[in-house]
Amino acid sequence: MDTEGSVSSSIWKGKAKATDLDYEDINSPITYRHLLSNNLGVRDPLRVVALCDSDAFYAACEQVRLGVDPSVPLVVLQWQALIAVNYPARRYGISRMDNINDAKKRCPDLKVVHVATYREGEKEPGYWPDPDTMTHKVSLDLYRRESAKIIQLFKDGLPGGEIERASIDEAFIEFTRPVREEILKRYPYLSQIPANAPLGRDTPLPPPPPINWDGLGVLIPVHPPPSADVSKPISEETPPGQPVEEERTWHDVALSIAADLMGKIRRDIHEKLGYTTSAGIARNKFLAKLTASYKKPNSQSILRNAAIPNYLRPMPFQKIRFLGGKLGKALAEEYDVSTVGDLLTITLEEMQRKFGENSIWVYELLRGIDRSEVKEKPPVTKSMLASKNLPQPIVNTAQGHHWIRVLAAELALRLKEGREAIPALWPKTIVLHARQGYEQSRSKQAPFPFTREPSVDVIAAAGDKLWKELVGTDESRATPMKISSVQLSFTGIDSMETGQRNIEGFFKPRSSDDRLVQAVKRKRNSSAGASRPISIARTADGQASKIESSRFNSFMCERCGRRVALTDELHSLDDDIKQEALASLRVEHDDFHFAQDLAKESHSDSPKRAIRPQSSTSSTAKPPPKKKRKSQEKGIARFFDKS
Ligand code: DCP
Ligand code: CA
Repeated sequence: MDTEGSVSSSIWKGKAKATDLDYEDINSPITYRHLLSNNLGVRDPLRVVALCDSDAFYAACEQVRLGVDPSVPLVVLQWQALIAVNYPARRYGISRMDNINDAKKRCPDLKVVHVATYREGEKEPGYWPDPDTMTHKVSLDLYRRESAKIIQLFKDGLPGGEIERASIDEAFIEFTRPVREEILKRYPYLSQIPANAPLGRDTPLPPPPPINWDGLGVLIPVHPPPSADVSKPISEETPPGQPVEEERTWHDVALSIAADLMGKIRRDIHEKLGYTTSAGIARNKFLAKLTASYKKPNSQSILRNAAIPNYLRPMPFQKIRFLGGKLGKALAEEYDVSTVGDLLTITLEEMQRKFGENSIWVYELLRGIDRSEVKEKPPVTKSMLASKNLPQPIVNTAQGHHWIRVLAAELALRLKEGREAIPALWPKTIVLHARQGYEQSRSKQAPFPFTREPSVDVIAAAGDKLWKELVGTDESRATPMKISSVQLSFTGIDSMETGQRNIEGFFKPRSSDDRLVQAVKRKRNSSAGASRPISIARTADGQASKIESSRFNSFMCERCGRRVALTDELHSLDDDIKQEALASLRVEHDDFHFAQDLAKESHSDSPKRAIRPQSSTSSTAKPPPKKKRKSQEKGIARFFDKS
């Protein structure tokens, strides 16, 4: 689109010039109704979200593990590639793009740490002197563990707060609720609507008090100097006592309270774990993410609503993650433009005509609007995967067994760690994928028997069995073996459901189950042939006739209409014990529905509006959900990979 005529024809279908009206959404007055409602969700004008990202994360983990001084330049290596570079090393001009030899030339004192690897025969990954991609497999377990500790400190610092892991070292934090509570605590007069309020609940709040921003972070300027690079801070820190431009709003008060809380959590992470972090605090996830990279490392930046237009306008839109790929390129070509401000000239109708109905998502993002929620992910990961792309293919069964053992060791450790958090974790299926040469990967799966100790041996044995079925043995094969990648995974990971709880299993009984277990044991000792496992419950699919009539033997679930009953073996127990058992069952059954709801929500592709962007791994908002109706596929979805 480089002829003047076609450019102007597309732009003039829009409007001539972007105006401040484009940002209307961010300037709505805040009323008593807003402040006193608890359920405005993502449309709350007092909404505050933060994104907290750990600085040079893998490098920091290794530095803390080794007790190296944080001022020492340090890089983390994976085979020959740099995967993390700490900030002292970045001062030598070293980046992830460099190769290790160049990096060492730039900084001869560079501390180089290779990521831990699994080696056959070892139960745990280690830092071996000779890690070799031919024989070893990378382990990210240390980083996962440290990441979980950081998330725990977020939770401790914000009880009841919503925290969404966005990647191994990033999390979104929804501050809206704790901030609202703090506003009402600090300014109790706001909890009463004045009798003379002209619009009642819809009366705007009185002018906010002065805000002391000192020590709360870097404020992104409302009016950056014209020549300044808006994406970078003008000064290292906002000078104390600096007059803050523009009229302050209650949203600014909300931001300052969130900044105070965030600062405390970040200091806690630093003191307890040794990691520095960088945070962005703004009105939604998209802006929080952009704001977090304003100043790094060990800093937090704050984007006031008033600062949004001048922050976004000069930004090259292709730098925004989901406008960085095919869609950004198409937009740039269609309109021959490069900045967010340029794209503001395109009307919604024009954009939707060219890019499909769902491009309202882009239209809003460009105006700093993002209504995606901060959503805590369900704690249970449904699958665990260990994989290896082989620099040299596996050509015989012995090599196959070698790699299966290495992968099994990784799965064993991950499952063990998972069980530390959720003792009832149980993978129902084990799957082996293998690719022969350039053929498509093929797989075989089998139920994974429940075991108290899923050791490397147990997992490797299951893997070897699958290998035999999938790949065959040296003798049985018609063509030479040439396996170029192999993956071993657990799927269907769950905590055991009601009805599968095995009292003799490895579960630590809940306190309410204790007496039940004892009672069952007593009963067992006195009855013949009672060595088979006893489960607490069975679900009777509403067939009430099969259920004994005792009122303590079952209950009806109002949600699913199913009758959940104690197993027959427990019917002869004392009523008070059964009552406790039933109470315990009820809790479990509720948990089951709760987990199902979560699963449904996390798989639900029915956003409340056209496309719901959600922030994710390395930047801003999430692309449209993958599953799309045909008509949508023709629209904006065609700009995203379906993989
Ligand atoms: N990572 C990786 N390969 C990449 C990018 C990242 O292995 N191509 C790993 C190493 C990083 C970690 O993920 O330490 C987090 O990635 P970030 O992009 O957040 O980068 P850093 O945390 O290292 O640096 P920054 O301080 O810029 O966030
Ligand atoms: Ca990081």
